This record gives sequence, C-alpha cells and structure tokens, in this order.
Amino acid sequence: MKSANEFDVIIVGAGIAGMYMLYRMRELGLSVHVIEMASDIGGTWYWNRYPGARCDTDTMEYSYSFDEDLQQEWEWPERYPTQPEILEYLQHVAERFDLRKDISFNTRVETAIFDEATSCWRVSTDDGTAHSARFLIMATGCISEPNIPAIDGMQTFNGPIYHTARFPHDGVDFSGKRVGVIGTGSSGVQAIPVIAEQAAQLTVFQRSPQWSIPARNRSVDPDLVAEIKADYAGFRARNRLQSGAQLSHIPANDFSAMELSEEERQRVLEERWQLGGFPFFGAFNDITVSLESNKATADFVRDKIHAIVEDLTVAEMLTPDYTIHCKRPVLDSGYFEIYNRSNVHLVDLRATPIVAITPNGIRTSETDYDLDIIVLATGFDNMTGALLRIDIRGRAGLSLRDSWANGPVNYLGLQVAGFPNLFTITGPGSPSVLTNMMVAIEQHVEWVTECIGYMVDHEHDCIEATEEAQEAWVAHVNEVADQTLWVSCHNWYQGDNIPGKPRVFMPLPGFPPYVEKCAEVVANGYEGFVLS
Ligand code: NA7
Repeated sequence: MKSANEFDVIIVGAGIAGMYMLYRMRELGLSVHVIEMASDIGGTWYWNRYPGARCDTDTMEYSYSFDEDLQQEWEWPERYPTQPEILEYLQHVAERFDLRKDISFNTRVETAIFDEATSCWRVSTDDGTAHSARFLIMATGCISEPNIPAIDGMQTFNGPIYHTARFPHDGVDFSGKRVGVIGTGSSGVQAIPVIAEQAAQLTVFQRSPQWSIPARNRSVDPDLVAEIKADYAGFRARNRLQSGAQLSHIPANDFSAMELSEEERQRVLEERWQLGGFPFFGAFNDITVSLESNKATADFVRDKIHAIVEDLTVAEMLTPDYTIHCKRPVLDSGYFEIYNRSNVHLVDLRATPIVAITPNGIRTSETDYDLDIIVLATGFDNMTGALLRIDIRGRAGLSLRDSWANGPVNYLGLQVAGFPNLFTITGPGSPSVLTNMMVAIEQHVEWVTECIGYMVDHEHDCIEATEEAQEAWVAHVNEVADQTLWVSCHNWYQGDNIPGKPRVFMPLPGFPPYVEKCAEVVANGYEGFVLS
C-alpha cells in the first residue's frame, strides 16, 4: 500500500509534454502525479505573456494529434496561434481529460535523489513535501529557464524591469513611456513592433541582428482546414517524415540554390518570401549545409532589409554578418518597418556595450538612455537550464550538474547513464528545438510510455542507459551537427548566449532518422540500456 506521496510516476512540469505524459501514464493504469511551479497548466504558454507573443509554427501542426475528436473539433482562427489562444486550447485539453486533479501547482521541485536500496526517486519540493516514485519524468521544457543577464546596477533602476517570459498577467501599459528593450530574438522581434505602437519612445538594444522573415499571419483558409481534417492522421504522418517534423504544411523544395540560374534563384526566393514563415527556409534543400546556397539566401534577405529600412546606417546595423538560419529563425510582423518610425531608436551593443543600468535608464559605453520601463527579451538558459536548476542525484550520489559539467551527455536525449528510471522529454541530444516541438514531444512521450509499459509487463525495476551507449550517442550528435552550418555562428543551440556555459551543440538535427533509431533500439530489446 502506497502512502499519499508515493507514486509509480512523478512528472515535473505541466506544459505540453507533462500534460500528455500524465494522460498516457493514467492510460497505463499507473499512479502518477505532476509537480508544476506555475499556478496553472501551459508551460511556455503559461509564462510567455509579452505583447505580441505568438507561436511561429502553423496552427494546424501545433496541436496534439493523440485524440481524433480533439483535433477535429478544435478551431484555430489564424495561421499562427497567439499565446492566449494556445493557453485556451491547453486549458480545454486539461478540462477535457480532467488533468488538473493529478497536478500540484505553485510547487517547485528542489531535489530529486535516487535511492538505490529501493530503486525509487525521492523528490522534495519547496513546500517541504517529500514524494517518491519509481519513475521520474522531466517535462521541464527546452526554453523555460529565463536568462537574466548580470548587468551592474540592475537593482537601482527606478522603474519596472520585465523579462518577456515573466510578464505581468494583466499586461503593461506602455503608453506615453520611454521603453528600452534588450534582446532581438523571437521574443524581442515579436514584442518590439507592438511596444513601438504604444510607447512615446522605444530604444532597442541589439547585441546580434536577426535574419528575420515576414511571418505573413492571416486568417486560416477554411478549404485548407477541411482538406487537412479530412485526413488529419495522414497529414500528421507525412509531417513526421520531414527533417524538422514540419513547421508548416507547405513542403520544402527539393533542389539546391546552386542548381538554378541567378534569375530562377531570385524568383524562388521571392515566391517563398511572399509565402512567409518557415517555408522561406524551404526555398532550397541545402540552406543549412551549403555555404553557397546559404549565402545566396542571405544576400536576398539583406537586400530586403535594405529595401525596407530607410536609413542606410540603421539598415546596416540590422543586417547580420553570420550565416542565415544559424541562429534559431525569427519570424516577424512588421519588425524592420518599425525602424522607420521617429519614436524608435536602435543601439548597436557590439559597438557600444551596456556598461550599467542606472536609476534613470541604461548606460552604454557611449550614452546614457533615460527610460521608464526596461524589457529584458534576453532569452533562456536553453535545454539544460531547467534541469540543472534542480539538484538531481543518481547512483552513488552522482549529481547531474557534475555529470554535465562539460556539457550535457545522455543516450537518445532520453536518459543519462547513472540516473536509472529518469527520463527527459525532448532532452539535449534529441531533435527537440530543431523540430515542431509538438511532434517531438509526442514522439518522446509515446516512446517513454511504451518503455514503462514494457518494464511493468516484464517486471523490470530499473532501466538505465549504459556509459558506452551514451558515449557513442554524444559522438553521433556532434558528428551530425558538425556537418551543418548550425555550428558556424554564435547561437543558443551551443549555449553561446550564457556566459560560462560549455560550448556543446545540444539538439540533434534530423527528426526521421532519430525516430527510426528509437524504434530500432526498442526492436533490439532496448539496446544500449540495462534493464534489471
Ligand atoms: P533568444 O532567441 O535567445 O533571444 C535572446 C536575445 O537576447 C538575443 O538577441 C540575444 O543576443 C540577446 N541577449 C541575451 N543576453 C544578452 C545580454 N546580456 N545583453 C544583450 N543582449 C542579450 O530568446 P527569445 O526569448 O527571443 O526566443 C526564445 C525562443 O522562443 C526562440 O528560439 C523560439 O524558439 C521561440 P545574442 O543573439 O545571444 O547575441
């Protein structure tokens, strides 16, 4: 007989992954509990409430596929869902499957320690509760631990400072204010045009310019929706065969930029620019591997930036000098256009770095900028931050922080050697952030479900990745990444955004071969794992 805090499975995080994991564990008939630090479900979509927050994957792809009635019934209004719309969808899912009753909200996991005597995980939370479970599943998200830069004087600022991932729930009124935004990733690029509309003055502090592509949001096309819904399962299955598990229903072209004449190349790029969004990067099949194709694409976007931005100096500041698609692509709605407004000012932090935050604003090496509100759109400690925040200890007290001191190591992005029965959903070493996250999450949740079901059926207590399998997997991820241009610039895939973070390429490029490998591992009796 188990006590109130003893479970078969504990899941950390009630975002898209944790919610689906809970559903699946219940289906297996296991006792399961979810621990979530927020006051409700939603994960990323609970936290990221900054103005203009929107997903950049097309709506028809960005939803659960596991329940036919759910996917048939839900209606999305636009090409890309907004943060409130996705949260509403996830709230609907939570209600439909009665998920909340097995979730502790406002509760943060502090430690998770593997007890070798009982083969159980002992999990303690910030409210002082001790829980235990045979299986511990980390559904803590890849992009969830905010990066708050250490800038001198931050505490002295007279006004509010908001991180985009910790925005007030009732919004912020920027009207009549002098606002400074630090950071020009997806969050900054989405928020900046909206803030510029309201603020008296907006100063954008840019460390790296972005190869941003117009999102071209619009109402959904009812004919397209009907066509997809007529065979939603087939649509999902086809998407899973794409390298990025498909972020849009528009297929990529299967030719290189180098196979075309200059005139044809421009025609294809223009066509894709008009489509907007991720399909732009599907103009050619080798943008992420061929320097020539990459340069042809980058030159095209450079010309677009210069055509949009009226002031040549500003246009040049906004034009990146690194390979396109090397940083995580950014989609915008009127981003470059906003720099033609007289109330928007761009500061190049490479030329004039931030020295301090003062009571009155931001001081760079050249100027003092007086501000009323500062917005930190400075991103996240991606892929490892949320996991390493928790003190996780496996066999013989081995800490995950020590195990990952030189960068994350694991097998299939699912398990770390020395940490039995601990699974990471979309962990480093899996396709994760290089795919449609919904698809990657469902694939991992389903793999873990099958694995736990197998263990229960075969009365195994423990599953653990071997050191050899882990070593070979890490080498494989590096080998695949090294063949791409993703290693050719500073990006968060390699931890470059966080001072002192080990430089390791974290996600694995290529979803379909990964799925095949996961299936092969199972077919070979959980090859690379020890089951005991
Ligand atoms: P990102 O994409 O990591 O962007 C963060 C931005 O903040 C980026 O421009 C960074 O410049 C900049 N940054 C980070 N630290 C600093 C400091 N210390 N000073 C100045 N500028 C800084 O995060 P987002 O929230 O925009 O997007 C997250 C994900 O959401 C995105 O990848 C999509 O998946 C959706 P850098 O480029 O590092 O030079």
